[in-house]
Amino acid sequence: MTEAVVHLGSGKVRELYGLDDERLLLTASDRISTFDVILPTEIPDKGRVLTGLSAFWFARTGELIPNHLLALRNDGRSLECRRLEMLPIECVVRGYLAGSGWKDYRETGSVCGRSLPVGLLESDRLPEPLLTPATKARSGHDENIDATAAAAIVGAELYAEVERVALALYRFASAHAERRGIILADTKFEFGLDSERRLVLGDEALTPDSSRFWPASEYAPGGPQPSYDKQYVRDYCESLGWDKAEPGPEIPTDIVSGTRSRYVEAFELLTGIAFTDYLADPQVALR
Ligand code: Q0Z
Repeated sequence: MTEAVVHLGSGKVRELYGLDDERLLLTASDRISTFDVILPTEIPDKGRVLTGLSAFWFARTGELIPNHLLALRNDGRSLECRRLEMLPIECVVRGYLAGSGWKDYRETGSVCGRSLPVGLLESDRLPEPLLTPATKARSGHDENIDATAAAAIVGAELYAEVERVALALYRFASAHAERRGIILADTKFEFGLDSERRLVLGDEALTPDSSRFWPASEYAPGGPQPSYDKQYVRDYCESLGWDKAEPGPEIPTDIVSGTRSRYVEAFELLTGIAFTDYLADPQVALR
């Protein structure tokens, strides 16, 4: 029997395939993007780190919400998933003031229509985590929207459930990460509905590509924080005076290996699993 695998789409660093009517295959490559440009140099095993982390979090949050994961493949970089009807909103939870949240706060004193205390600094911890929804822009950047707009898109009842679940997921994961020396500044969830219209967590979850991970030991509000994973690549690109237009620069081997080490370190800190064990047998390592 041969499976007819159909390529459905490409993200910046991931591929999506159809396996059958009910199942998809999500494959994470070793490509890396910085300043929104995919670089010509790959980071070995980056896709495996991200896939392993997603699978880890799916396994540990199944009590909070069902998820789309059916099977982790032996290649360590591919997830077989249930097909969902994805909600047309991005669900970003922010525990700290960074990125577009910081930009909105500086300009308006609020984030996604939620007013915040005066005088917060860039990267400050928020009084409480906030769900800051955004539209999925087909091209270009997602646009932050307020809760009223998000509820109008998906329905008020469903949005209330999304908010409750997204905050519960963030609180669970950020507490886990903090005990291991990593600040989960913010993270993006994507939800869908299954065939019985139940809410299900989809896509990738709580990876360095969908989240801001900061080393807690270096946390210093009042400016941007170093990124756990991509900082060497960013610093190298900045040192070149590159204009951030395509094509991006080749990355030298020492920066590649340092970056790979950071991804592996994040995996090992967060999961408590030796990455070599994951490479040897991904399913067994995550049990
Ligand atoms: C995820 C994406 C990627 C390109 C669609 N369980 C699901 N059911 C239906 N649709 C999706 C999922 Cl995960 C779905 N994306 C994002 C991923 C390449 C786009 F690897 N798009």
